[in-house]
Amino acid sequence: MKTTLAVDLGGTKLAAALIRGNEIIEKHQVETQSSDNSDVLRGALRDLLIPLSDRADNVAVASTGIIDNGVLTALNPDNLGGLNRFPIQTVISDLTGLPTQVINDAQAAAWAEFQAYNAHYSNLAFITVSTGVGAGLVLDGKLKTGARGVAGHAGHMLADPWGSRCGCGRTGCVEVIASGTAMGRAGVPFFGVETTGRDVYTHYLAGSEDAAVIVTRSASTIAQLIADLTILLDLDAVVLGGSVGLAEGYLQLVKDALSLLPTVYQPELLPALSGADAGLIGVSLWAGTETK
Ligand code: BMX
Ligand code: ZN
Repeated sequence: MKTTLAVDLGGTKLAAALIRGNEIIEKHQVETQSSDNSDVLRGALRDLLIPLSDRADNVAVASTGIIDNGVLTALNPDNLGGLNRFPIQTVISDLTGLPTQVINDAQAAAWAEFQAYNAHYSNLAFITVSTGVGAGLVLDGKLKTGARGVAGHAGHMLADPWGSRCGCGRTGCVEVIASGTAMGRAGVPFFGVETTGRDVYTHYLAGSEDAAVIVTRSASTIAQLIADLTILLDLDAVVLGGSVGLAEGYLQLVKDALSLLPTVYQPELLPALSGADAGLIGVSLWAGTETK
């Protein structure tokens, strides 16, 4: 059986794993260094991938951003420290000497979750709430990547026309209200300038009412996004993942907000079974299918 070197490049972490089937044999992870200098990312990829590439037959990459023909273009460059364009496929195939395929991280995770739920839900959306808000769609049992790699970027659908400006250039996107980054920003007046989304969540779990307002606003915004996607696409299920999406109690908050809506807006709402490895596993499975 083929061994795939799977890579997950997110706004917060860069992970690499050797995967056979859907079993992770070995995994390494570092923090994504926020920089608009592409040499920084190139260096981090080299350090992480070179020690593993000898044992792999191919590379499969799940990356934040729009992936069009192997080139990463950030929809929201703020999530990558200002880095906007990066030829990720060529960089990695040159580094490793291996055939390399790349798709968006949330698209990859959607494919992982579709498989993890035994292909039971033919029409499924995966939503990750983490540095940004990403999403991937599986419709009629097929992963939708889009003609230009954009399909599924639901974090940039409208949540509030009078909201703040998003890093993508639009005003009032879901991501600018609901992401971990947005939660951290909203927490600054209460918890200090260095506040992160994780800090806000910790305060929420400790009983802070200010933090509860921020976390509930994020969860309600995600619930409305789920309702929009469901009414648009007639979804069977929505799977929630990401560091915020999988945080203690968050899924329940989204469920509570969704339960206030008419039933036609309420798909089955499920946790990501592959957890933080959804991107790695999903892209490895997807690469296997694509090259069969
Ligand atoms: C952003 C966008 C998406 C990504 C999502 C989640 C960029 C760089 N990324 O909406 O492509 O899927 O964030 O990304 O424009 P994560 O880093 O939070 O996993
Ligand atoms: Zn946006």
